[in-house]
Amino acid sequence: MASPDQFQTFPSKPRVFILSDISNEPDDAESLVRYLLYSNQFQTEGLVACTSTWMKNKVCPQDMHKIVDGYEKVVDNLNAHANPKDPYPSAQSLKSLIKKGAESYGMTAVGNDIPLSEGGELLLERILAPIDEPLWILCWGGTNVLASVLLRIQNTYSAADALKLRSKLRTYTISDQDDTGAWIRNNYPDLFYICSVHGWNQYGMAAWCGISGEGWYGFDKGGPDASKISKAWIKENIQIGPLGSTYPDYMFIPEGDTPTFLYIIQNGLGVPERPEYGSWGGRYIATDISGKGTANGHFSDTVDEVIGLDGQKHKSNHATIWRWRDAFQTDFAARMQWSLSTDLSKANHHPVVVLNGQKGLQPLSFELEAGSTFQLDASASYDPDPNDKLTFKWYQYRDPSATQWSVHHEVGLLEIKDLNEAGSIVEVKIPPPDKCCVELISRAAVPKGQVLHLVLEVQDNGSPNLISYRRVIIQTTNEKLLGAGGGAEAIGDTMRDVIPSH
Ligand SMILES: [Ca+2]
Ligand SMILES: [Ca+2]
Repeated sequence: MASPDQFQTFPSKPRVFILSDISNEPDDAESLVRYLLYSNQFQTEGLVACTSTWMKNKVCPQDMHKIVDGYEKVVDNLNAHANPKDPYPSAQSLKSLIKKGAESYGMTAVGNDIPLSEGGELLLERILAPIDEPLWILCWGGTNVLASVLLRIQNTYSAADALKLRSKLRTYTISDQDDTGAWIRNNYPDLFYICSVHGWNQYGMAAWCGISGEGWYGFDKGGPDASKISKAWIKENIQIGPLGSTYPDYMFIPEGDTPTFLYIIQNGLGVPERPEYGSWGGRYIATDISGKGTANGHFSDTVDEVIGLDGQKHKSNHATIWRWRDAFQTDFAARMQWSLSTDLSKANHHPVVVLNGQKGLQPLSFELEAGSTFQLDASASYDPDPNDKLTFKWYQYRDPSATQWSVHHEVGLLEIKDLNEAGSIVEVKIPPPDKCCVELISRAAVPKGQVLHLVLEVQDNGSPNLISYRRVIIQTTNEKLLGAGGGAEAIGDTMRDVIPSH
């Protein structure tokens, strides 16, 4: 029998505030169901029903209450499958956080003389709370609740204090769904703001629809595996038990808003402060990487190159999410099983990764000389389910290291060699200096080169099988400045000498 104190723990919990246009169509309700299954690894601070371009003059907190009613019936079951150190929140505590945003569209709710909605008051209170940890504001609809609070802060505090308050905020929005998104980015360019930007309503261009949107929007044909987003799979695996039965059938695509919290799920893969590293919630990159001044808070789309179901390479922003689909759908299904029973033998629980003696979810970081080798040892990893066997998969995630579109030409390759039969210990060879520690154009040697990312996936053979991750981040170094050559200071140096005319 599994022992709950062997389950994964979450020593720190991201603070989460959700703004949702729930009821504009079924997908926000679906996302809330999934969110609740992860709510023991978050500190939920607000659940606010808001408007959007799809539902301009009403808000529907009653739908949130109905879903939390379903959650109330299963929370004891869920707690049986959680480490006692990280219990699920009570339904009552979640209900106390459900508030109404403004019942009007976009900027009509934002102005110097316009009072805050009750949801806006709660958001302001959570921003002002004397807590240093960032507040994640996940926007599933319009953003006028956030805009109204930002304006209130601007009108109440000095510019320096307002900037300091904004520096605690981390925003992930599902495109722009009212006219306050562009207003926020223009007025507060310092705000950490993950958002796919594109023409109005051109959602097929947004990274987030990689969650499930290839059929509806028509992208990456043959790449993503649609089997775990079908209505039949959802019916069998998700729409079960008191909580699962509050998961409505989808109309357009399921769970368009879910990437906002897939992004901060604590599974060892993502690093929330670094959107360019990639996670279940996708990969984003700063629209201005100069790092100067304060106009660099916006993160927008980038691409991953992924081998699809068809064996072909697919390179898109959507792929930064769908590449993880099998894992995040399976994880969802496993957790829904937790909601059905307290019997630990009837459900699966995650492997716990121990890498080089370190338990936990934080990435391991190294500085390593180009051309050198080192060992990674995950053999102390375990599964809390007594009969589960673990398999270890190590691979380089090359896309986060690229500064150019062409990953293959730019990013040096790690060589990974198994050192034992289980595959739990590997030797990793850093690429030679000419492949990772020279400047792109001049080919001059640099003392600090590419930052390379290696991902360890530890998968069990329980049902459904679960994956835990660990990321290794390697800063390559080149102390002796080796590997230079083949480039030029200026392109003119590569031109043939000009022949004098006389
Ligand atoms: Ca929504
Ligand atoms: Ca297991």
